[in-house]
Formats: sequence, C-alpha cells, structure tokens
Amino acid sequence: MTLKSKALVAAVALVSSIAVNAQTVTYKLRGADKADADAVACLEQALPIAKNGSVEIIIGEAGDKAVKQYANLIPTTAEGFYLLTSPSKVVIAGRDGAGTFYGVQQFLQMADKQAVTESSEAPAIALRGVIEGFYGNPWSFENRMSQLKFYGENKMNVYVYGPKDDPYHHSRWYEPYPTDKAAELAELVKYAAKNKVKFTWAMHPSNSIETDEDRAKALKKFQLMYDLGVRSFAIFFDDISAKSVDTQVDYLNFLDREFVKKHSDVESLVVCPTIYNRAWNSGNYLDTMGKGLNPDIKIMWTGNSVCDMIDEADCDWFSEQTGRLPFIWLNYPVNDYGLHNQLLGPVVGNDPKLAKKVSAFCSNPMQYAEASKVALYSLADFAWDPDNFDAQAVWERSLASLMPDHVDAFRTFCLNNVDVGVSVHGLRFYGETPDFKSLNESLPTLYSNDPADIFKTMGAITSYERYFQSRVDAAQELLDAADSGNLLLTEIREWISALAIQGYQGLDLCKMAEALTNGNTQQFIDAYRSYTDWTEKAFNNVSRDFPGSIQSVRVQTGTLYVAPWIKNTAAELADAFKKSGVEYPEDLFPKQLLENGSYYIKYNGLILGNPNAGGRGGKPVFQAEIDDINPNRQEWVLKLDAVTGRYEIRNSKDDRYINELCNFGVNPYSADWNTYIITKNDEGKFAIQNAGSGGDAYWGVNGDVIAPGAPANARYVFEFIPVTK
Ligand code: LTM
Repeated sequence: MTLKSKALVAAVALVSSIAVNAQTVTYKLRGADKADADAVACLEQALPIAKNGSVEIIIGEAGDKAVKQYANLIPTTAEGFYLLTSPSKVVIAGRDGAGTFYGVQQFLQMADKQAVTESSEAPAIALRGVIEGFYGNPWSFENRMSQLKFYGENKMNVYVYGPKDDPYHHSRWYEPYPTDKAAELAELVKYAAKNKVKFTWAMHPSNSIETDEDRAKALKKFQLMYDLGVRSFAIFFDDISAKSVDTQVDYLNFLDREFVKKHSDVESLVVCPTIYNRAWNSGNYLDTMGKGLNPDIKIMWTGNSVCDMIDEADCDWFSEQTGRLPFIWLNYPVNDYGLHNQLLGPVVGNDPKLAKKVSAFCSNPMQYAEASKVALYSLADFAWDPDNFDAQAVWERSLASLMPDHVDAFRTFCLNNVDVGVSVHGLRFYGETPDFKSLNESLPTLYSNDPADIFKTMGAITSYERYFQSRVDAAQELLDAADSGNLLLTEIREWISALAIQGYQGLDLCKMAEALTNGNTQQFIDAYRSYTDWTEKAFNNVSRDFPGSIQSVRVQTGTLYVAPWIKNTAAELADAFKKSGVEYPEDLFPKQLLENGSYYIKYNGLILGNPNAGGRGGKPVFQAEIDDINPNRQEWVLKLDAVTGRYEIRNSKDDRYINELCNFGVNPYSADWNTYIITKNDEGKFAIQNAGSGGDAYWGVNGDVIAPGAPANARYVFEFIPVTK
C-alpha cells in the first residue's frame, strides 16, 4: 500500500479532526521563494501560514538549497517527490515543479497531517489523464475548470480536448472559435498549466487533408490555437472511412514539419488513427503509419476493440505493428453508446503490466463530467502506481473523497450503476448490486403458492422489503443533497430518482406477494396499481434537461439484476393472481395480444410441427396432417417475456425455442436474441418479427419451413389458434 492509500484510508474517519487541526496548527514555509509557485500557492490557500508557525514545511525541487539534505531521497523519475511528515516538520521535495506540486497534493489530502510518515513516489506512466473525446453534450467551461483542478489533485497530467460535438474541433474544424469560446479556451490552457496538466487541443479534419488549401487551413487553425496558449496538438481520424493511409501519414508529417518543429515550445504531435483498435485491423494501415510517421508522433489505441480494458499483450501487439508504444485511449467510463446508464463502479480489468508498454494512458469519460470523477479517481491511481492498485479499495476512497457526507448512500447508488447492459461494444461489468445478487441467490422467489412454503414466503417478503426500503432511503438522502446544491448529484439526479422508483416498485411487489399469501384481493389490486404507476414514472424518467443539453434518454439503473428481477417478479405475481380465480377489475392488467399459453401456429391451412422432437437444431416444418400420436409436437407455448416485452416461442413436446434464424436454437436461450414481436392485422392474421440482437426480419415461409426475411406483402400470413383441451 502506498503512503497515499494508507493516509487516505484514514481520511474518511478523520475528516472532522482536520477542521480541529487546521485551527490549532499553524505552518511556516522554508524554500517557498524558489519552489514551484503553484505548489506553494496551494499550500498557502489550504493552510494557516504564519511567520512563526509551529510546523515547518521545507519545500523545493532537486537542486534547491532548502531541500539539499534530502537530495538522495528524491526519486530520479520526472514528477516524483519525497514527502516526510511529522508533528514538527514536513519536507516536500520534488524532482521538478510537478513533483513538488504532487507532493503538496498528497500532503494536503492526508487526514492526519502530523502523522509520522516518509515516502518517495514517482509515476509509473509518464503521461496520464483524460481525453474529452466522446459524442454528445461537450463539457461546459465550469466542468472543465473543475476537471483540471481534479487532475492536479490526483496527479494526472494530460487533458486532450476533442469533444466530437464541438464544431470547431470537428465539423467546422477550420473556423476560428468565437471570441467568447476562444477566451474560455485561453483560460483553460492557463489553468491547466497551474495544475501541471498538458492541455492538448485536438482537431478532427476527417478527409479534408490532401489539398494545399486544406493544409494551409490546418496550419492557420493550429496557429490560432497556439496564440491562445496551446502548446500540444493532436489530430483525430477516428470514425471516418479514410481515403488513404498514405495521405494521412503525409498530412501528419507535414503538420509536424511545418508547425510542430517550427515552434520549439510545442510538444510532439499525437494522432488517433482510423484503425484504432485491433478488431478493425486490416491491410497495411498500422504498418504504414508506424513506418511512415515521423518517429516522435504518438499513435492512440483503444485496445482489442473499441471499448476494452487493456492488457500487456494488447500493447505488445500494437508495438509490433507500429514500432512504437501505444498512447492508450481507454474507452471507459465513456457511455455515449449507452447513455441510459452511468458507469460508476470499481474500475477492474486493466493490467498493471501495461505501465511499461505505453506512451500514455488516458481515459475517455462520460459527458457527465462530475460523475466521471468516480472512475477517473481510480484511473489516476492506476496510472500512477498500477502495481499497488486495488480496484475495490480505491473505489471506496473515491466515494469518501467525492461524497464525504453521504458515503453509504452514494455507495448504494453507484453499485446500481455499473453496467451499460447489452450494447454494440459488448463491454460488461458484472459487479453490479452484489447485495441484491446474493439476496436473490438465497431467496430466488418472492412468492410461492404452495401453502407449505408460507414461512419461506413471509421471510422472503421481509428480506426484500428491507432491501428495497434501503434503496428508497439512500435515494432520498441523495436527492436531498442534490436539492442542497451538490453538483455531482444534480448532474445525475434522474438516476437517483430511478433508484427511488425501483425501490418503490420493489416495495409494491412485496405488498402484492403478501396479499397473495393472505388472500387479500384488494391489497393486491392497490399494490399492483401503485406498481404500474411507478413503472410509468420510470418510463418517463428522462435524463438531464439543462442548458446546453443535446441528448436526453430514458434512464436505466440496476440493469443487470434488479430491473429484470422486478419485471419478472411482477409478471409472475400477476400470473399467480389471475390464476387464483378471484374477481378483479377488467382494466387492471394491460391487454396482451396473445395470452400466455399453448397455440397451434397455422399457415395456409398447414400446421407447424416439430418432426425431430428431442433432436438438435433443425427446423419446424409445416404439415398438412394433424399429429394424433404426439399432438404436442404441433403445440407451441407462447410466453410474454417480462423484460423485453416480446414473446418467446417454444415447442411443447421438447421445450426447444425457435431462434432468430427460424431454427430450433442450440445455444442457451437468450431473451435478447430469441423473442419476437407479434402483431395482428385487420383480417386477424399475425406477423412474427425478430427483435433486439436478433435483428428485425419478419418470419416468412419457404416451401414447408419458416424462414426469416419475408417481404412486406407476405408478413401477415400466420394464425395462432389456442389449444383447448
Ligand atoms: O474511440 C474512439 C477513438 N473514437 C470514438 C469515441 O469518440 C467514442 O466516445 C467511443 C465510445 O463510443 N467510440 C469511438 O469510436
């Protein structure tokens, strides 16, 4: 455990004692005149400094007289520092200005500043930080200022500015920023420097890179940005179909030659290539980049796929292709491809061994700047000291640091917002709601209609009630804090509401189960109506709607376990209630096009059957004859899947399901792939359509079998006839 870890573990408990310390202890500075001015300013802002302060802080960089006697203890790596703390003396000695600045940050974050500690630290990865590179609502000026301060505090030294929806970065890259935006950028560049962050401005010229005119415009824009203070540049070629890698290489070398190398104070150029992950690799693109680009141009890389955690082998593969170390563009916690979910869980999956194999390690975050800090806190820690990175412990510290007054409620909230669910990129995190998962594993059903299970049922109801009440309580505490102005919570307020709504839904389910157990029809009806009201509120819960917002989505939470459990349990309880034979109002349950049950599926007088029942794979076949010997080979069980709202179709003889190719599925059944939208036309004929990951093809008929891909005029051709026995 690093000193930082040890010191910060204690931080939560000792927050109040800081206030006491701050009043009683005063500090005096030695070496401040020579030491990094930003580091000194941070100390002066945070601590009571007096000429005759009781604790002396000796501060400076290697070579400064003040810290001369500690010279051998200062790490030789850039940005490293030596930190000694005690009740009477503190020493902060940096390898360079950034090192001193980081030493100060570390000291200021110690809960007990008078503890006796000594450490020498240096970053494992030279360039660590953030790429504002997502699609969607770009961060505001205030967001960015707050981020830069956060990076300084957490020892991240890179910020790449490249939001896809800033027109002056992308669609109108060649235009100058309007005066007010230019002034803001100039201020950001200055503030970045104060926080020891390299501000890299990225331009996305797509394929406008070939002509003399394109290139003159690029030089002009770079110069405008230089005049605003920018000293580091990147070119993004992601998400386009590149005309030619040779042209890209020529363009980048041109900018390097004609701009970067002509300004002695400009950093090496960075490029995001068009093939920026291994899954897309084809032809000689990477090889051409590697061989053709001037040697100091850095190439960005997202790993094995677009959204992926990174390991050593990914980096080695990249280096073999390009002859250089990857500048990692980690697509986490970005959620622009799954905006309905927040990514606030522990950051697992990156391999510490990558540290020696990268030129930089930067994260593409969410458009929710404040909420992104949960992941960024962990990623900063990883990039500084990957060998000692403990995902769970660092995540706990991030909660304490970001939400000191509401740690438990915030933990509950974050644990419900860990996974984006099924998405184009397939990045999944299974650590969501571990408390619910274990509750659900020990008590899989909320209700059983077997009287022998009464005590089990009552026990389950009590446990689930307690669980859902705790969600409601956590959400309420956070909503109150949002009302009192907490920025992070305000930003993602709708997800907190979603947590509360799910809590209330869960409590209603408990009331429904209790009503079924006690035979209390009215209680069931009331609870069910309340449940459907909450479900409607959940559906209408749309994400942020404040100035500048360009995307709103229906928010989702508890996606992996809680939400599906709620839907399934509601459907099961409703089913049990319907079957109990009691009378209930006709409008209580929504009309289902086809009630769950067994059906014959007919086409043109033929009847769909399962001739190789019990076999593997194969297709259902339309038959002219009624199967009198094995009638259930021609019976199909339709069930509305509570989570997708679509039908699954299984044969009643062998329970095999029909998949998206109209075959009997051989892979494990998946509601996302293997459920169907069924619709009816005015003539009473039905159409059956794939959905979700299975695509959107309609069932058709080819000879005597069903086949996907029916044209528009041949879709409503099926009949569903209930099996009555
Ligand atoms: O990842 C890269 C290099 N480019 C884009 C990003 O702008 C976007 O944020 C992520 C995640 O959707 N995917 C991309 O392809």
